Order: sequence, then structure tokens, then C-alpha cells
Amino acid sequence: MKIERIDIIVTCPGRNFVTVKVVTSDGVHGLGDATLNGRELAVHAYLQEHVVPCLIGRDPRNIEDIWQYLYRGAYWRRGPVTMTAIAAIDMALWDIKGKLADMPVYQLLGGKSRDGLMVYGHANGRDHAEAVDAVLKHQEEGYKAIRVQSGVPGLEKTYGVGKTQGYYEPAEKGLPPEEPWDTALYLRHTPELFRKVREAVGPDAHLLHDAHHRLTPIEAAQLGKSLEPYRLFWIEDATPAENQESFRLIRQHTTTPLAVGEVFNAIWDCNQLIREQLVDYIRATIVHAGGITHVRRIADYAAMYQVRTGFHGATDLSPVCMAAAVNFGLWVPNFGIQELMPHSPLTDAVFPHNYRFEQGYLVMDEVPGLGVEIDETLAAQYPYERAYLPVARLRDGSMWNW
Ligand code: EZ4
Ligand code: CO
Repeated sequence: MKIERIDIIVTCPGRNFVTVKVVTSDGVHGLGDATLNGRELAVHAYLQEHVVPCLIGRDPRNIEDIWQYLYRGAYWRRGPVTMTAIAAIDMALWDIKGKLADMPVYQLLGGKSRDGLMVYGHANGRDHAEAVDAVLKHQEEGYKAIRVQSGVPGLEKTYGVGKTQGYYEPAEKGLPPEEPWDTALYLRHTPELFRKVREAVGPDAHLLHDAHHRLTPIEAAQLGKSLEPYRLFWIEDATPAENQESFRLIRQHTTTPLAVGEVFNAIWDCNQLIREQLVDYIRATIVHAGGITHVRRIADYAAMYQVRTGFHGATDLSPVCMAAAVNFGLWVPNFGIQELMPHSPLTDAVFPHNYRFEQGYLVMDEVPGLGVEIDETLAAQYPYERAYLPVARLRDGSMWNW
């Protein structure tokens, strides 16, 4: 059996997605997500020019060898563009293997460890009252775990707060929008937000919050400490993690659990964080961290230190990645939680999929492969449109982490 053709499909049903379709000489095909928000065409070019020509004619069943060939064989290792391209091919090959075996990918990984993946939804509001309402609405919809983000008085825009309720899409058409940031205001208002939310939802709901890389380590420590009375499930991306050691300082000061890694692309990005037990949940996800083959290594390594998974699942991770995440999460023994930002109905129509939300969990049936397809005719009606994530500046104009 040979890889006969690899198509790279770019579509924008409201937001951009890049999808790889690997077609074999047996007529079986597999899909992989290759979407890197705001840098989509870099991955497209990497695949088109540097990956696809090397794979034609290879045996698609040799997933591990192809992974090593693309990783070691590039000489230039790691990086988000490379690892997203590798991830897309890897996902497609697992999809093919599942279809060949007539089994879901979770069966190939070792079978089900659970019935469904507990997910957390996104409740947000322009102010605390709106955020509390959104949390209660999520509870009614069956969510057991809810991320809460709110506008900060005095800031025109805040990360995590969308234009419309129920759907948050940070990327905007055109060039990167600029948003102001003020750490002092944020640190002052956030404990108050969670006091109100915890009071409204009662003791059972799991509450999460994303600091989105805005804080220094000591500021993150202050936030963690101030939120302890409200018993958060986690604080996400408390501080940037290029310097993995910086999490030690946060850890020394707070028992609020920590999650990090949505921008990681290799096991090396989390090596010290896991080994020194500086975080509780690792968010490195299938599309941006080398596919199922590599994320499985991260999860196994994390399991040795009682670190659990908490994969990124924002709207820029396509239903193809979500299908892979559901398969992975059904198997992985040290599963923690899965992020879920539902896609728009149009995106769901472009990518028909088997997984679904049921009473706070993501579940899927015993279908072959990843359980996701692409409607190429519909996809073709929505060509790529340039879009970027925003950038952040402090009040004095200095660039900050968005
Ligand atoms: O900003 O996916 O936890 N979710 C997030 C997302 C990210 C986007 C970036 O592409 O932090 O909202
Ligand atoms: Co995040």
C-alpha cells in the first residue's frame, strides 16, 4: 500500500482551517488538522513544498517511521510550523490505520478508559453580572466544568470576552488588532469575579480561568493565592513558559492548580514542568504538538508525575483535531479535562463528525478511524481570508503578551 496523493485544503467557513487529506493506493483516505491560527499559510507551504513530495509512494501504515522521518529528517527540529505540519500527517495516518482495521483510533491506542471526556465550556461576559449569567446558562446546558472570563472595568477589551454570547473567536479578519492591557486592574477585579461566581453556582461546578500569559511569575502567585477561597479547577497559562523554571515560584506560593502548554509543540517544552511537578495539567495538543504519536509520549511522561491532560480545544482547532482529541481522551489513562468551544454550525457542516456533547461530556460511537470527514464542495465555497490574533500593549505603548 502506498501514499498516492496528499491534498491540502484551505477553507474559511467563518474562520480559517487547513486540512490535510492523505489518499492511499487502496482508496482509503485520512484527514489531519494543520491549522495554526494567524500563520495558516506557513504550514500550507511547509507541507506543500517540503513534506508532500517526500511522502508520495511511502507505506502509510508506517506511522512511526514517517513521524521520525519528518522530525529527525528535517534537521531543523521543533517549532510550531514544523510540528503542526507533522501533526497533520500523523493524524491522517492514524485515521487511515483505523479505517483499515475497521476500528476507532481509540481502540488502536488501547481501548476505552472511560465513557466520555469531561469538558469545560466558556462562560464570559462584559462585566461580572453578565459572566455570572453565562456560567449559570452553561450549568443548565449540562456543563460540569466552566471557564470564566470577564471584562475588566477600565479596559476597552479583555481576552476571552466575545462580541456575542456563547461564541468566542479571537482572530479577526485583516491585520492584527491592538488591545490594551493593565495587569493591576485585572488583579484587582478577578478575585471579586470568582467570589460572585462561586456564590452563584454553588460548591459542585468546576471553575477554570485563563490568565493567557499576561502575568509575571510573582503576579501569577498573587492571583493563585487570591483565588484559593473559590477552589478553582485550574489557572491556565499563568505566565509564559519559555522559562519553565518560572513556574517554581508560582508553585511555592499557591495551591491553586496550574495548567499550561497550549502553545507548546514538543515534549521538550514541558520536560522540566512535568519532571519537577510544577504544573498539574498539560495542554499541549494534537494539532500543534506533533500529532497523536508525539502527544502520546507527552501524556505517558506526564503520567509518571501525576500530571494529567487538559488539551486546548478552542475554535481554531478544527473538528478534525477535536475528533482526534476525543479518540485520544477516551484512551489516555491520565486524562484530566478537555476544553470545548463549540464550532459554528457552518464549520460543523464543512466537517461532519461523530463526536458530540452529552451532559457535560464528549462522546463518540464505535466508528472507524477518527470519525470525521470534510465536505470538499462546501469547503471550496469559503476561500481563505487573512486573519490575525490581536496583539496587546501596555498603557505606555509597550508590547505585551496577548
Ligand atoms: O487564545 O486558541 O484556552 N484557549 C485559548 C484560546 C487561544 C486561541 C489562540 O489561537 O487560550 O482562546
Ligand atoms: Co488558553
